[in-house]
Amino acid sequence: MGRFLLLPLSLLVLSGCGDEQFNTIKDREHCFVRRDGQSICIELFEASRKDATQDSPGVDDMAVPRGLEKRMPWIDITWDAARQACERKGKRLCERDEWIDACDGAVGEDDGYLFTYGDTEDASRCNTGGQGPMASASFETCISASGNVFDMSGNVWEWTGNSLATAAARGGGFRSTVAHRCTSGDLMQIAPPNSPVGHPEVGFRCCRDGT
Ligand SMILES: [Ca+2]
Ligand SMILES: [Ca+2]
Repeated sequence: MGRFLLLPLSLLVLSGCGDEQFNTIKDREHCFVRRDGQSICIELFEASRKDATQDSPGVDDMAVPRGLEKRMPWIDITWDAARQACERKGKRLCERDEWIDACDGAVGEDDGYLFTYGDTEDASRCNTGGQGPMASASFETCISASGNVFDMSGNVWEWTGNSLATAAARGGGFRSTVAHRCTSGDLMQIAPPNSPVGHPEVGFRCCRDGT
């Protein structure tokens, strides 16, 4: 009888660990060769808390972040907390060139579109004239040309850079009707990266080195 009870218990523990690993790996990515020849993978969706839903951003600040469609993005998070959140997942924030090239659809400083969807500003493509953040990939037309990465223009600004010297929010947010260019983070900043509090228009997205 004792042996019978042990078996389901151990299975429970195993499947608990396995689920976490599986879920983290399952978050979809776009992988490409960056400017220096190294491979990089960027998540297709803005990061969300593990307990986020389509209607709620969730409350669990310590769990591994997810990159899933139709989840409210994780906002009000400092640059450093976003960096640590990606590290809990075995990943990191995206660096400037990686993020911009994934957004503009072409590797190279002078290659790619102005906005993630093309060169002509179109307020209907992404959440750029809205009242607040929406669940990731709510705009099916807000996709990059290179790999169907969603919401790189608009919805929420995204923390990038893995050191304070390179930290910057990029891509504009739900109020960024004219500031949702892929390079908008070079032109303006909506919040200082060293602020001790997060900003309601800034989230993040995780990247990792490819293999
Ligand atoms: Ca580019
Ligand atoms: Ca965004």
